Amino acid sequence: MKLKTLFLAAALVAGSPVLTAHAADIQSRLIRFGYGLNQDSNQGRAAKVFADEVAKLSDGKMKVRAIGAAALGSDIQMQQALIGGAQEMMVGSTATLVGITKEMAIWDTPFLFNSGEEADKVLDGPTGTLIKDKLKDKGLVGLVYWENGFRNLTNSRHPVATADDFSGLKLRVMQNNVFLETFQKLGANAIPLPFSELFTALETKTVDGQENPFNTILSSKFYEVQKYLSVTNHVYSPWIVTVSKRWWDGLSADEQDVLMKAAETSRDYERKDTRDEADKALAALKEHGMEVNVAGPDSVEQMRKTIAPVNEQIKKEVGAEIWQAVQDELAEIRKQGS
Ligand code: TK8
Repeated sequence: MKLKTLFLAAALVAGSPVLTAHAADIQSRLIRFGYGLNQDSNQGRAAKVFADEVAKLSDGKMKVRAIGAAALGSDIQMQQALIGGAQEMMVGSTATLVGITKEMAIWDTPFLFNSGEEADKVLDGPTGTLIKDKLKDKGLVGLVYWENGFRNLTNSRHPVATADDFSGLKLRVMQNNVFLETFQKLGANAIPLPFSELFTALETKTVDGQENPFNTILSSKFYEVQKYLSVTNHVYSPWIVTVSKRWWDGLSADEQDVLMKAAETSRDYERKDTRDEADKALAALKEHGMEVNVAGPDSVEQMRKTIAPVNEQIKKEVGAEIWQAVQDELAEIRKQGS
């Protein structure tokens, strides 16, 4: 017997009035969920998990159409579409949101996190939530952070083993000042470009190189146009799942609940999948013929020193309070972990 039937039977036996089960306030909805990477990527797989979960929780009434490969536009174009209400949802880099919510720049701090687990704790903790909630003033609702991952450098010219090797390399960077200045400090010729234009820019040698996690280098097939991969892990990048606030405000509480729950399920899936796949991606890149070198502790230290002044700029941008809050949370996490 189904629970509902049991409940009805019990109510009848007890002679109490039959209560109508709470019917969730869910309408038919079509949700366009845009993302930048190929469908066959960690981003694409997690978008599918999100779509399936929304369908399940809404009895098939809410339909997510996940659209990858930047077919709906670059991260920045999609953000504008969400703000204007022309698109419902997306996932993309927090780095491309800095122009909208400047506090997002904290996540671009070089060498901020030592592990994905540290990042999870800070992103899902009080300061991560505070920053995510600031998007509301700008027409976006941030649901959850996903893992993009630790970024590594690729280029078509030569192995990058020390900070000196950046000199003169034309490197595509994400469209924000922290990334621009970080790579300028290292001596590269940094060129901000949307991700959606990156493959072509590498192929035509408009730029020599770029930096992204192993998973993305593989799923975007950068190995076809890049010979050298230097393992630098210079920064951890989050992705963030966002909703058009205009559209969100018209949803019922039940519908909002469906999206939030499904987003959390997708986040847990995505982080695990991304971590499970990272080592395999590195092995696959070697098989595709990429020459891999690992920046040793000395050159990482040298890089760290060279780009240290960028931290001052980030502190100014996000405010001393947020900067310190993240440092304190990290100190606490590290104390508990040791
Ligand atoms: C995908 C981007 C990508 C990011 C970048 O749209 O731009 O390099 O790492 O993941 O958000």
